[in-house]
Amino acid sequence: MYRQIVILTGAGISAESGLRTFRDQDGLWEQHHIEDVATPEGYERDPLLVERFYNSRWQQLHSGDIEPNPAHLALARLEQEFDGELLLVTQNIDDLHERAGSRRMLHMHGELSKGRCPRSRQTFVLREPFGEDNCCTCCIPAQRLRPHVVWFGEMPIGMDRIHDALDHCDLFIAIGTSGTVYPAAGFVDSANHHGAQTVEVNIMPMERNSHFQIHLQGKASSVLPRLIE
Ligand code: BV8
Repeated sequence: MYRQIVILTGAGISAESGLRTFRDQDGLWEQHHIEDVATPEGYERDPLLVERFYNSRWQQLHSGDIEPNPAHLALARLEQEFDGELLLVTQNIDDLHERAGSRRMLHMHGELSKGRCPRSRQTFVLREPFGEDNCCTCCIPAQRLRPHVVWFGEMPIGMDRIHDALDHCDLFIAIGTSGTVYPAAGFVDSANHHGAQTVEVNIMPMERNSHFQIHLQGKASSVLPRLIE
């Protein structure tokens, strides 16, 4: 049947694990303006505000209350059972896919569990919240770590690998994403252009839902286990 699958996930797949999405009711951006917390200019202007924004998400993720849900587990099972090529691309910066068992994956918008040296760009596992004492060990003088996160205007991670996978896939599935942020929002067009079947899984139609051939409406944690059976 299918030989090469690309899966794109967004904040909606982690919603049922208790992590807020960006644009749904009481979403993350409602408390903040995007320009203030997810741009290099915002970080330059008010690094403490941006650190507070990411520290609160980091603390929630490491509170012990957040677990992978059946949607994450279904994708990990699919990776284990599928004998073709599979790449999971997530826009999410949480680690729920890894904790569910996914391995053939990449975080195109970075990872909440890592900090980055602003000078060398070396990444470090975050063992404590961002702050003046949390510095790199690769420079003298040590540099204050910034979130290892792709902000607006910054280049997403892994784009060559993603485009190569999209160019050769015969199935593209977008799960729990509003399709409002580029370049991820354009992946469906690339998949369509290369003749792949395109599927969206969402509780409501995405902004670009007309670009998908198949629409599976419902919660990811209900739809995905059935879809991969
Ligand atoms: C770049 C930081 C170039 C991490 C984020 C072309 C046209 C127009 C604009 C642009 C363009 N190209 C570039 C741009 C500018 C910009 C952009 O796209 N702007 C938008 C606002 C128009 N893009 C960029 O700047 C990107 N960079 O292009 O660089 C470049 C080239 C060379 C050199 C240098 C640079 C960078 C984009 C990354 C921005 N960073 N976040 C963080 O804090 O998390 S974006 C942020 O939004 C998150 O990463 C998130 O993943 C992403 C998308 O949101 P979603 O995941 O979709 O979440 P959302 O809340 O929106 O939707 C949730 C969905 O789930 C909903 O549909 C809901 O119905 C559904 N749902 C809810 N519950 C469930 C569910 N579905 C199923 N089951 C459920 N239970």
